[in-house]
Amino acid sequence: MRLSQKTLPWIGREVQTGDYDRDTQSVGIVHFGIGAFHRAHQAWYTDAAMNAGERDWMITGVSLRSGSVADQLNPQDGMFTLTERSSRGRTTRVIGSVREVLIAGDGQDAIVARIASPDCHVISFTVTEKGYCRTTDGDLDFEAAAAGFYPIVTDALHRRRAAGLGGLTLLSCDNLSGNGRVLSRLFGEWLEYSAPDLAGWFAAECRTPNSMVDRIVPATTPADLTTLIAQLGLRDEGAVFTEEFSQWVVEDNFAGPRPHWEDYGAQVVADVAPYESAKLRMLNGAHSLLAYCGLQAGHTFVHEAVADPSLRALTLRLMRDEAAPTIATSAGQDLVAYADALLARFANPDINHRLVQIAMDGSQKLPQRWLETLAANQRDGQACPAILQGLAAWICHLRGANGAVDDPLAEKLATAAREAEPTVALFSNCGLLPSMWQPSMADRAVISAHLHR
Ligand code: CS2
Repeated sequence: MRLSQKTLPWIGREVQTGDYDRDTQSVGIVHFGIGAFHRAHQAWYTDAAMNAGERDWMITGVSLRSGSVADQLNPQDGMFTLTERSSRGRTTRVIGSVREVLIAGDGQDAIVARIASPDCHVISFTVTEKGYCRTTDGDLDFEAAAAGFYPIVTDALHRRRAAGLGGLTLLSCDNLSGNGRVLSRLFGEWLEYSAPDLAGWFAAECRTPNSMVDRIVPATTPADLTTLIAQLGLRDEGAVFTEEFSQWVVEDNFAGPRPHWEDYGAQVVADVAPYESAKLRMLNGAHSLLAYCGLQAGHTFVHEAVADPSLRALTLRLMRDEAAPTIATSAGQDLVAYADALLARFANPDINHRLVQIAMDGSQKLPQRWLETLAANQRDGQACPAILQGLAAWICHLRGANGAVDDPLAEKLATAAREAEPTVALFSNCGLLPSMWQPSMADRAVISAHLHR
């Protein structure tokens, strides 16, 4: 039997469940990109809010391409379990905050209607870095955007304005520097081109807070689902498994009401930037290093790569010596302690986080994870041997060393990586990555030495 509202009373006794009445609550949030990450993060905080008595924050999830999450969650009335795995054991909780999953395409009218409803106050996004549809220069790629969330949100905003409703908060939860600012700029570019009449209304009525989200959530495997049945007594196709740690720092910049997420562990602050650069350059930067160098060394999971003494030392060097000095901390932020805490999280043997999952979409991830750090150190005359070694491992990855490359620019990257001077083809002014960092002759020599090792 599948988990659902009807079968919930039969769930295993040690599984925590909420006690709010889901059916009478309206949808206050429409979320684009309802993968494992959102389910283990924003949906979990929102479930906590409704469990404490806040009302009308049910979430409609939107899948832009595949119907797989809809197949997992809709037969379960949107319900799924979240299991935290740590050295102290496991705890499992049923999350009830998701009402339904709609798929763009056939479901477009329903998605527009949810956003255009007076009950909706927040549209949030975990569409991954490539979901923002940026060109190498960081501008909007209009052709790609036309197949993404942009036209759907535009239709819905037209409807809201025509109905005399107020604007909304567009909350990006993706790993981009200044994600809210980026979303606002790109959406503004989209409107100027496709709906110029709406651009002024959007700027005046809507808000796009920056936010930093942090929780390690590996893709759920079939084996995870099978093991869970014994505990639940039910089958849960939408289950997510994550670490105990969770952090969400959101800029206090909303167009209207929102759940009081800060009462359930989130931080609502005036400026997200220091948290965000620490997270992107240290956590995500270290992740990408472990991914490319770890795959090269024959590892499969993050916890295996970080147990390898030479990779551990390299990761520490990236975090402490290369990334940390480039971050302007806010009061009370201790980056040495942060680096140690990250190493402990990466070492969690109960989280089977695959290096290939992190290795995908390097062209979209590396600018904010490595290139910003490289550029800042270059300005200060400091070398970055760990990141340069990582870049060499990425070039090997692009040449096919670890199998097929999963990246929207895969073909072009493979060609560039095979050139006699791959560093120039990838990073020079007209290379494939944003030109925020220009490798010096010395950098090129270090990368080349790694490639010829
Ligand atoms: C990872 C992130 O897949 C990746 O590239 O680095 O998803 C990472 O696990 C999260 O940002 C942690 O908050």
